[in-house]
Amino acid sequence: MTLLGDKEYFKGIGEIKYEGATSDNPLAFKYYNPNQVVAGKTMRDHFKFAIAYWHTFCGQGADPFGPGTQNFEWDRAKDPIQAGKDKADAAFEFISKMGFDYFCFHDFDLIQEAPTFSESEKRLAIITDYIKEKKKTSGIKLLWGTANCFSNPRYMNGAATNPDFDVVARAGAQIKLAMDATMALEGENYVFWGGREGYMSLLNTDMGRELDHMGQFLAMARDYARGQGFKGNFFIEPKPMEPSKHQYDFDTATAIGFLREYGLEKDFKINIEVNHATLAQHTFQHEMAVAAKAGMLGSLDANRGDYQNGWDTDQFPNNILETTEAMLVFLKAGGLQGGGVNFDAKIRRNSTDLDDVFHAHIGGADTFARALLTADKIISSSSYNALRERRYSSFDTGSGKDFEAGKLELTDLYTIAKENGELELQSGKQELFENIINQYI
Ligand code: XLS
Ligand code: NI
Ligand code: NI
Repeated sequence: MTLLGDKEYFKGIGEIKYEGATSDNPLAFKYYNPNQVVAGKTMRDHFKFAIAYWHTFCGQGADPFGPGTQNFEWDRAKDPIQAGKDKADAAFEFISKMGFDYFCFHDFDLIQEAPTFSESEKRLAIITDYIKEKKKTSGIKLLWGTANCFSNPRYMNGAATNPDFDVVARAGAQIKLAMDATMALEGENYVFWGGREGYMSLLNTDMGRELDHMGQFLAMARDYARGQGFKGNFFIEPKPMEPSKHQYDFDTATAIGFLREYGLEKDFKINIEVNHATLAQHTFQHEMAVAAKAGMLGSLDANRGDYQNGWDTDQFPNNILETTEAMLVFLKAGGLQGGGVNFDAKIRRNSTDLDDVFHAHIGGADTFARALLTADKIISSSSYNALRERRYSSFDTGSGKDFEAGKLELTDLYTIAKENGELELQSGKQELFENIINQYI
C-alpha cells in the first residue's frame, strides 16, 4: 500500500473491520459498521469520525507527576522536519487502518514550533506540502484545523484577549498561518478553542475590553479566511475553565450569546466537547440541545470525563447511556452542521502498548454506533416521541396554540386561568422515560 510509506509503525495490526456484536476479536468493530444505513444515512456519514493529532500522535502520557511513558517510534527523530514527517506517516497509517476518513490538528501538532516566527512559517509550509501528498494517496480528509495559542509562554495572559497588543498581533499572525494550512489541506471547518481567553484574577482584568477584542479578532479571522475563499464553518469550542480559572466561552449558551453580540452568528457554530460540558456542570446532551435550538450544532469532540474529579481527563467515550441520550438530540437535530465526531481523547498514562490506541478508538466508535442504533430504535419503535409530544399537546389546539402564535395577551391568560379554576397535576413521567431508554439499550 502506497499510503503506508516506507515504514510500518503499527506492525502486526491490519485494517479494523466490522465483525458484529458476537465477534471475540478485540481488534474489530462490534457496532460501527461504516456503510450501514441508520435513519437515512450511513454511519460513516453521520459521524465523520476523526482522530485528534495532538492526543494520538503528540501526547506521550506525561502528567504533572512524571514524564511520558509512551515513547513511540515516530517520536524519536531529532530533526524537527523529519519528526513531523514520521508523525504524519504514523498518523496516516493509523487512520487508514482504523478506516476513518478524517483528522484534526493544531498547527504545532504537525510540526514543532521553531525558535522564530519566520522559521515556524517555513516549517509549516513544508509539513503542509507533505501532508497534502498523504491526503491525496490515502483519501483521508481534514475535518478541522486550529492554532495552538495557549502552550507557548507568550500566551500566558491570553491570545486574542491578551492585555498586550503585540501578543494579540502575534496570535493573529499565527492564526493566519494555521488557516492557510487548513485551507491548503482543504479543511472543512476551522476551530477556535480559547484555552487562555479568560482570566485568572478579575483584579487585573478589564473583562469588557477583552471580550470586545475577542469579538474583533474573530471577525478579522473570519474575514481573512472568507477573503481567501474558505467556504467551511468556523466553530467555537466552549470550555468553562482549565487552563484559565474562568474562560470566556464558558458553555454553549454563553458562546452563542457572544457570537450574536458580535455579529458572528452566521459564520460560526459550536463544537461541543463531552468533558467540557460536564466541567460546566451540564450534560453533553444539554449542550447539544442548546446548540441545536440555535441552529448551531456544528461538531463534536468525543471523550468523557471522570465524575469523581474535576478536570479534563479526556478519556475515550464508553458511556452508552449518556451517548444514547446525546444521539437522541443528534437525530432530532438532523445531525451536525459541517462537523463530525473528533476523538479528542487520550489513552491513559499506563496504556503503553501500540495496540492500546486501536482499542481506544474502536471502543469510542462502537459506543457512538451502538448509541445511534439505540436512539434510532427508540425514535422509530418506542412510545418515547409520542409521550414527549403529549406533554406539550395543550399547545397544539385552542388557546395554547394561540399563545404560541403570539395571539394572546397577559389579560387573556388571566381570563383563561379564572375560568379553569384549580388544575389537576400533570405527571412528568421521568421514570417511564428513563425505562424506555434502558429497555432499548
Ligand atoms: C482542550 C480542547 C482542545 C481543543 C482544540 O481542552 O479540547 O483540545 O479541542 O484546541
Ligand atoms: Ni476539544
Ligand atoms: Ni478538552
